[in-house]
Amino acid sequence: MSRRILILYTGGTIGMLSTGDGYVPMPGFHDRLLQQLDSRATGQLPAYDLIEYGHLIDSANLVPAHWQRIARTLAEHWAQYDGFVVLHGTDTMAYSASALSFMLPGLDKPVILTGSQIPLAELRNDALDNLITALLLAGNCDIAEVCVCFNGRLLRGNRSRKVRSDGFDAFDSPNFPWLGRVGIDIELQTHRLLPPSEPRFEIPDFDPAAVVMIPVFPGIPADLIETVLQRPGIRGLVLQTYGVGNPPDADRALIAALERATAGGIAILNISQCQQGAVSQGTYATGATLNRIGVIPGADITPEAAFAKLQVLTGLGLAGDPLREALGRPLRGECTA
Ligand code: ASN
Repeated sequence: MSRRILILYTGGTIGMLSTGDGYVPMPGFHDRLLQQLDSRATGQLPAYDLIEYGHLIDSANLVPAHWQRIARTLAEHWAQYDGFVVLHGTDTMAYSASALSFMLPGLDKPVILTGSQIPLAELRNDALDNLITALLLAGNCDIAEVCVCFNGRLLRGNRSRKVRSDGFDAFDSPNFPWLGRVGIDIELQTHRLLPPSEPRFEIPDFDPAAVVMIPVFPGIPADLIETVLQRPGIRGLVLQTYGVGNPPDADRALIAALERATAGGIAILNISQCQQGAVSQGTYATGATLNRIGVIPGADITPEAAFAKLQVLTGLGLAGDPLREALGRPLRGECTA
């Protein structure tokens, strides 16, 4: 096997140690990994190098600037490696996988995110299996997209979601079939994989204030939406509505606030609060209201991908019609056309 893989350790439970305050990410991941691999048939693993970031985070502390750092590391090392494994906390892994997929609009190698629910340092853990599986997939399979690999599931990164807080099967892609399953055999759904393309990085300077995400709820006050939409620097809103994309349209003040925002150039992407299915703005009169005021239907995109897509596109300077057009169609397989 001649492929060489770069592992990035960014933080997350996989490399945490227990302290009096709970689990905390700790340096020295590679030494702990080598200890664990000692008894394994490492000859079967692809060759790898490991970069450990100086500032390791619990991914609950992730901000969009971290996406820029990961993407820049990948860009710097793209030519020297055949695949990349990003070790990441599970809490925001789906956001980062989505953001990376939009920052790498063209790629010819695998970028596989994984992590664990129990740290590698614990006797009983899911860390080693997840890491070994991700390495084997990156080292042996012709994958040219950003994926999440967890508990034997290979998922499109921008379709993935953390669906369980306390199981090893923490990740799924509820609205899209898995790209593969690693059990006794590695079964890749090759027909679902995105085709390889000329590598291209589009890495923005992120403004964390540019995008917000709000779920509607019974009785949501119009002035809450209004206040958010008047925040300085806001360029996009992910609005999580009910069912097939229905907002509480009987609240005229709420709809008027949304309309003023779209008229003022803020992109509003309408997504469903349901795990499965898609937005269909117009099946109900409530949803049709959003068509009239310029809200963009988000099809079957996940909240994580919707947020990341808006962050990346606005960060790259897209606005107006080009932004609306890009939000309304799949860029990296994140939604169904
Ligand atoms: N809080 C941790 C993190 O996201 C959870 C984990 O990785 N399992 O960094």
